[in-house]
Amino acid sequence: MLYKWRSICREINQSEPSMRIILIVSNYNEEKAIINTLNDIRSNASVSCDVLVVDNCSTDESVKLIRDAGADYIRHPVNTGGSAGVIKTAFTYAYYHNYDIYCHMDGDNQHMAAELQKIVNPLVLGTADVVTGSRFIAREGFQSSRSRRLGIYIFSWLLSLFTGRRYTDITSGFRAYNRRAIEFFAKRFKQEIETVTQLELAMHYGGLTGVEVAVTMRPRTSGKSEINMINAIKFPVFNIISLLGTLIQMRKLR
Ligand SMILES: Nc1nc2c(ncn2[C@@H]2O[C@H](COP(=O)(O)OP(=O)(O)O)[C@@H](O)[C@H]2O)c(=O)[nH]1
Ligand SMILES: [Mg+2]
Repeated sequence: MLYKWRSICREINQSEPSMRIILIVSNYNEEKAIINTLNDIRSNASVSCDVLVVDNCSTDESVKLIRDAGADYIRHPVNTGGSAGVIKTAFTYAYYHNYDIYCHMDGDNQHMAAELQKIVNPLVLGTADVVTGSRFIAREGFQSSRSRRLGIYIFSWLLSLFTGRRYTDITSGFRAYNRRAIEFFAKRFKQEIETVTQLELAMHYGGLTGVEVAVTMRPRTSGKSEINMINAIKFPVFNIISLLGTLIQMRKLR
């Protein structure tokens, strides 16, 4: 069931007042954080946007809380086995509902709604197709664990080898995509999205330009991060497989 909810946000993108922006919040078992995330969006969002929660078949009380808050949401009938499944739904939703920009935020309240303007601006100015909020540019706020930073460093280096671009925070979920990128992932990129490494590489071969901007992230104060002991082993393997898969598809994406 879809509930109507428009965030009461300040109109900032005056240069392009007709741009339709959707902010999609990814939720899986975030009963302790999702309301704080939605309240942050309601009070502090720095762009005018519609808001939709995509729930990845949570088993806790979070969906009830989202419904009680009056937020729009859609719910996967099954869990996709990871947060990447939400991104594919989000691209499809944004494409078929004719949004010009899709912003992505995690439902664990680590991203700041006040910083939405930072990730939207390069899209409004036309200087990039995809913007990633990076916590490792200004190096303020939550900086993640040492082992996670090592993983990010290794995969950033690998990606740079293929793309020639510099990455600092490839696992960041705080992102914004323009219509070109939305269309690419909703229509041209037929595969499931498994990892962000694959997403970045596909983007590159699809001719989309990406840029990182400095943001601040909060630490996770409840729930569990996707990067647990098992995923710390599984994700690098998945990253390599999806990277190779995307390299094989390279010509089709061009
Ligand atoms: N663990 C997990 N998180 C999911 C899933 N689907 C959506 N999510 C959401 O995706 C985001 C992942 O964030 P998190 O695990 O904290 O990643 P991190 O911030 O990069 O450590 C959160 O907002 C989750 O609620 C899923 O299947 N598993
Ligand atoms: Mg998180």
